[in-house]
Amino acid sequence: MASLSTSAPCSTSDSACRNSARRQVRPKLPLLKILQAAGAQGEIFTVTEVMHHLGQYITMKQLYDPREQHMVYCGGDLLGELLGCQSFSVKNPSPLYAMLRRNLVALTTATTANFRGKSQFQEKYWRRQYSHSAYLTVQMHKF
Ligand code: HRQ
Repeated sequence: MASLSTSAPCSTSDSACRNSARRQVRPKLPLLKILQAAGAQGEIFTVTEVMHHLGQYITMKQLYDPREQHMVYCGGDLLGELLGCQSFSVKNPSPLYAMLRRNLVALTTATTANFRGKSQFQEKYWRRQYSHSAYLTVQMHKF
């Protein structure tokens, strides 16, 4: 089995894999570029890390309003293109939330064999199985 050293923090039977704080995601390329511009390393993160790096990006590029710091002006920036808006407020992060749903692909280290027989597991969420490894990829439904 091919092993991805950067993407196996929880064991196959660990129910914490389904805990959103530890669940790992792979950002799609445009988002990955933003995260890496903010200093992110690698291609696989937890949702918490993604949010942290987005915050770093906003700080680094000074996209926030210095007087009303909850406001972010991202028009003309790659972030604005991804979000599809010129500005947003952290008080209403729905553009961020929608963008993350579009741009994060969830990973889990579970094998099909491990979940066979575990009826509570919702197989309908599985989208793609990587035949070369035991890694399965699903679309995020919630964070
Ligand atoms: C840094 C500094 C600021 C000084 C802002 C984003 C909020 C990710 C970062 C987020 C929120 C909700 C969801 C997903 C992501 C569902 C960052 C900010 C800032 N002012 C606003 C900031 O001022 N951070 O929007 N995030």
